[in-house]
Amino acid sequence: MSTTINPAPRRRRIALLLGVVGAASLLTAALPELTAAGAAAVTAAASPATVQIDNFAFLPATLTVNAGTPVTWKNEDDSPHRIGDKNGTFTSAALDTDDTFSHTFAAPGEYPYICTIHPYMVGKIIVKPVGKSS
Ligand SMILES: [Cu+2]
Repeated sequence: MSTTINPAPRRRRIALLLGVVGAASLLTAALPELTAAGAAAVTAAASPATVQIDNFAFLPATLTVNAGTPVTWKNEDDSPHRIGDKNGTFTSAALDTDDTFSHTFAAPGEYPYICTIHPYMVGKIIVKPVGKSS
């Protein structure tokens, strides 16, 4: 009696794995239709609002987000960078390697920014009004 191992938990785990795979397949199947429905809207909603800093450049240089979206900059460069909005709306501390800075853009508009340490590094955040998908 005590030597019998109940195989039920193992079976349940396999079923769970199959369920996850099934859900992933469904998502993958649905994606092309979403992209066809409106590439701009899907990009704004689905892509993480992250700007990488690497090799003395912002990637992507221009990022479009919906109003209310927090944007995170991550310094993946070997040297420090400091993000500053040209209009003085937001300014980060000097970001060392792997440091991040986040700013939530509540108001629609265009926000050009630079690295205040290396002013030739330029980027722009375009904030779209929520609810205007077209
Ligand atoms: Cu810099």
